[in-house]
Amino acid sequence: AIDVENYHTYEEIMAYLADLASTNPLVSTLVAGTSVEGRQIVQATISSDRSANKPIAWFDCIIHAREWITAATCVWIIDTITSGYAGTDAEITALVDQYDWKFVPVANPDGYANSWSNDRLGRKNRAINSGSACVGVDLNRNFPSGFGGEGSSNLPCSETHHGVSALSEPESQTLDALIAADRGRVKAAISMHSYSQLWLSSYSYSSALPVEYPEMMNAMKAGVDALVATYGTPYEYGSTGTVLYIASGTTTDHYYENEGVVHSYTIELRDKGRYGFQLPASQIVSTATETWNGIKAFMNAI
Ligand code: 0X9
Ligand code: ZN
Repeated sequence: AIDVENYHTYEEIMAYLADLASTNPLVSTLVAGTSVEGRQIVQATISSDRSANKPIAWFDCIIHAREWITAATCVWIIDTITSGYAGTDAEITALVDQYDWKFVPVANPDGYANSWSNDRLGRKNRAINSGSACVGVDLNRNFPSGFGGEGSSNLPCSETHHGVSALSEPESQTLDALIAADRGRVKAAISMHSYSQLWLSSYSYSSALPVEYPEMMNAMKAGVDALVATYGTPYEYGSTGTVLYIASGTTTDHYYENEGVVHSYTIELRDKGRYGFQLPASQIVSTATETWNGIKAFMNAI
């Protein structure tokens, strides 16, 4: 068990997942890859029947080191699904019977560990950039869709440094390999970020709109309506390039464009800047609760 109302270190989250996998038959874990500094990148699967090859709801959390609420929200959702299945919560039971749920709760383990120990507001991974004293690649600029384009930087000291080539980083390679391994089964792929209170679709690397945009807008509306209905937290939704800014080499465009996941989104959790990345722990449960209500409605709508 884990106290979901507090932030937890990388080690604490890994210990929680290992404990869950050994005590709850719904849960299994996979060491999907290794970070620059040698930490494990773990995927947790919640499945009521692993041989059924159900459609998958897939989540990556804490690609950006300082966005602690994303890891806390993913842990809260895992805890809520596993304790609500079979008997105690009819809606969760139905959603677990319909889908396999997969989470990478700490997609950037080195950056997250460094954010606890050294640099609370760090964003990137901990790659050494050759010829520079600046450390780190922005993993959300390291994917192939639009790689190196607008909203990313070739400069190692930039917070949006895209790295030497698409998928140059082991952390992005790991996410790519996980999505590719389940190709054809991933019904929805959601990257959790903070902050801004936005539900974002492709495209991110241009202001063009995907051909499925009307269908995506319906799905985002279902999610956002249920999220907002929870506590009245205001949210906006739409394509990244129109609602936020252009960003090239992101997960969401890659999962959509190269992995065939129509329902590929980025959710920017609370808040809108009062606390920013340093959202107080007292807001974890309410943030996770409203987000989960949105995700449930979204999954029921697609
Ligand atoms: O700039 C980013 O990477 C994201 N914002 S953040 O403040 N969390 O850094 C937005 C990325 C949006 N990307 C896609 N929709 N693909
Ligand atoms: Zn982010």
